Amino acid sequence: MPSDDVVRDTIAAIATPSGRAGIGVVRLSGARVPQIAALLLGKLPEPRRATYAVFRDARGERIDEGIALFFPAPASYTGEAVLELQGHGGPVVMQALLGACLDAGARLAEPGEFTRRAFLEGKLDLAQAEAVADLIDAASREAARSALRSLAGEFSAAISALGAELIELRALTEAMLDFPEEEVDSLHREDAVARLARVSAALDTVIAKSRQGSLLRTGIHVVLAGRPNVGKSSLLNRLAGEERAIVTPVPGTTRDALREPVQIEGVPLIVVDTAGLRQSVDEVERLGIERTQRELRGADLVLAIFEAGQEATGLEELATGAARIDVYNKTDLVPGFAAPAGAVAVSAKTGEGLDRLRKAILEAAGWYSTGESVFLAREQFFAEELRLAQVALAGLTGEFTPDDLLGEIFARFCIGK
Ligand SMILES: Nc1nc2c(ncn2[C@@H]2O[C@H](COP(=O)(O)OP(=O)(O)OP(=O)(O)O)[C@@H](O)[C@H]2O)c(=O)[nH]1
Ligand SMILES: [Mg+2]
Repeated sequence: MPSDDVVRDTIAAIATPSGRAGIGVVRLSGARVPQIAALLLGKLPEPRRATYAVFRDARGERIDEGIALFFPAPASYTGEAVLELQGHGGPVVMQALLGACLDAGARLAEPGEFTRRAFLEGKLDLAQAEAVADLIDAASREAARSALRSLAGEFSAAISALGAELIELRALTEAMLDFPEEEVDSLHREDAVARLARVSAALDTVIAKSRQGSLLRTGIHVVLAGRPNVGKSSLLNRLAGEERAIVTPVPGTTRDALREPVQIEGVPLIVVDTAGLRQSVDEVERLGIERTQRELRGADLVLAIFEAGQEATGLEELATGAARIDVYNKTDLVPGFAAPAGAVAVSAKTGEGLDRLRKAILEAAGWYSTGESVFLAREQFFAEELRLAQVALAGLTGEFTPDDLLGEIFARFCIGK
């Protein structure tokens, strides 16, 4: 959307977290920034130079002193004139400074509004704007790295490359349709087929990478389930690298579900230890087992834990739709134990087999480390693809014309996020 169509309010917000800190930042964006700066600072700081200033309210009373940074349009985060006021990071000072900005004619920014303006001004595309939020929310280094790659435009570039391929393919195909008598020879047809296969493969890659990105953002729910005393809590402690859950030789030790954040190769997991599954007359234990069932229903992956050398029964019918790995624990007690195909043998006591288990968890969760970039794209993109597919189908019946399509897309951007 062209920016000169709209005269936007000038917005202001405290950009740093609430609470006490060495420094707090109030950020402003919009056309009135120069006037507001004149009121608050008595001057407009030189562009892009850290400028010491006294911050004053409308009556000229000192609020704080600190550093002011002025970024004239369009070379700023939002593309508009931006002013950043770095003061002392206390809640009273920050509120007073924000209040002075509002008194001087700014309005309180809505959540994400600075980034939305950056998007509207063409500073970021939609994928990049979302990457900003993902970077801030990143729960692991790997997630942050992926968000940063999307922010740098890698995801957008991959999508544009696909778009360019499709345009060429369309041109080729329409040439064949329009000039059949030119005898666009079979060479061209084969070329078109090869191109389509290439586009399709590239699209699969983008989708696979985006799926991994989605795992990075939400974390994978891994539930440990098994009969009492098989070593579920011991395994949780091993995976967490800390003594989080109580471990005793008494069957029925764990009564409640215990969730621990764990990272494997930078991938965030929520590992859930549960009460051992058995028929119990004990009221507390029964309630615990009910919780286990609930956790199983919400799992992405279930580790069904058995004891090496013991009969592997009791977990045939876990109430879960999640992927499952059978794990045989306490291999240290059964020298030479070999797990059945597809299962993993471990010893929570010695740590034996834990690396294999970690790898199996990542694989079962759909994560494979390619060493390539992962895209932190949102499910929304898949929703958008589905919507476009629907529009394409509707186009066949004349419900949608290309003009409607443009209108649709345009409207979507105006509503914005
Ligand atoms: N030798 C050996 N003992 C283990 C191993 N893992 C766990 N244990 C022991 O088995 C007993 C039960 O371990 P827990 O981790 O409490 O088992 P749990 O499955 O959480 O048991 P509940 O909470 O009662 O369902 C404890 O005495 C542990 O020390 C292992 O790999 N080898
Ligand atoms: Mg336990």
